[in-house]
Amino acid sequence: MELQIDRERLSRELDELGAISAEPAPVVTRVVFTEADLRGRRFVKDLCIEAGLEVREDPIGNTFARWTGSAPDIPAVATGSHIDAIPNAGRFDGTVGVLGGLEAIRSLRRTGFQPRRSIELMVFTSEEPTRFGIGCFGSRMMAGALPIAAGDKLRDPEGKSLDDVRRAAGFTGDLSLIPVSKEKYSAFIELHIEQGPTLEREQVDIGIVTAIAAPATLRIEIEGEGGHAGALLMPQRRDAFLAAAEIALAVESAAKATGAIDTVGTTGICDIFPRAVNSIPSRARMEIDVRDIDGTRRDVVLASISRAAEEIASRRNVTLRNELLNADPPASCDPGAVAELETACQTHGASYRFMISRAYHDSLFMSLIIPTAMIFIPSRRGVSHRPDEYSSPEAIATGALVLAETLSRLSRE
Ligand code: HGY
Ligand code: MN
Ligand code: MN
Repeated sequence: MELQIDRERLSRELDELGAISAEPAPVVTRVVFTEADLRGRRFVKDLCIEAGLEVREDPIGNTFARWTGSAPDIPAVATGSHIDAIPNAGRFDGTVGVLGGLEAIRSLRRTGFQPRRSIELMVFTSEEPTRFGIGCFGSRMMAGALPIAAGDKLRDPEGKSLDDVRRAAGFTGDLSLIPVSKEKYSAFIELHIEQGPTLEREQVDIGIVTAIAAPATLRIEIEGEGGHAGALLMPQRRDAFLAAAEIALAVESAAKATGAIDTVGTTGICDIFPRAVNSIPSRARMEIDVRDIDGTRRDVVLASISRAAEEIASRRNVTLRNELLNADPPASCDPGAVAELETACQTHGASYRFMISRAYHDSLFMSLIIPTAMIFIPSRRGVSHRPDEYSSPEAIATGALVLAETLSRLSRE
């Protein structure tokens, strides 16, 4: 029987998962270990069980749905992505790789295919950095790239530790059980929306990712002095927000100063206190995202931002606490896995191009322990991390078909 993706069912499931959100549709907000995230996990696990897969979870909530192969003890082939979503997001980021991965597996089972290597769908905990300030902590822990002390160290905005929050969500095991040995899997393939404009602009069906940019996050906390917006005159002020504003502009100029189009810098969070129109901000808290496909160039930008922040703080007579939350190396995808994706595209007549990923993904950490590659599908107008994020059912089905073909090739060897 020919390999076929059930496009209608996959679209329906993506819409159903998209409606599991802390905000009304079309807005998707599904922050790790919130009620919406737990409902979304339940939805996906039920579909995996219905598909005949064996489902298990690790102590941080990474979820594994396994199709046992005829040689169950040899390294398995894996696919997967995430279902958590930042506030005010769309319904395709991550979910295309989870539900598209599940449909790829179902499409193989419908043909009567029997894999030699087991095939496993992975749903990683917290790919997004929203709640604990660091992204991909589920896949980081699997790759041994995040010490288990993070369970106590990582705190959410309410000061709750990751350990407290995960246990309240029902994940109580010892974090030391999470790291995965390099022998356990032979390949990892992630299907994901491009989150950029290239594929749509070039009218290409599939992006075969060869490298993933290196993300870093700085947290800067500024302490000035508050006061009455009317009575305290300008020369006496130590306005924490204005220092933050200058630092945000320094982020932009440091990123542009490399002259490389691949360097990006964003101040995505800037909270001020006490947030009263007639009160001078005494505190500011910023989170800054800096990326580049060249890790060394990115680190030059981080150093430049830190120097500028110190100069601004001393000139404005405010104090500064500067914390580097993460500075990850860029990833190269495995040439063998990339070649399999190219063959799969050719087999199914999907047009393709090689490209880098400017967004990070769980593949960034899976590539530390497993030969890894990614499949991109077009994003309408390159939009993502917004409710109007969109990929067509045809594009999603083509991505899932290329994934299914690749999984069948990788699991029969
Ligand atoms: O920020 C990213 O690149 C990913 O979407 N978390
Ligand atoms: Mn995202
Ligand atoms: Mn994503």
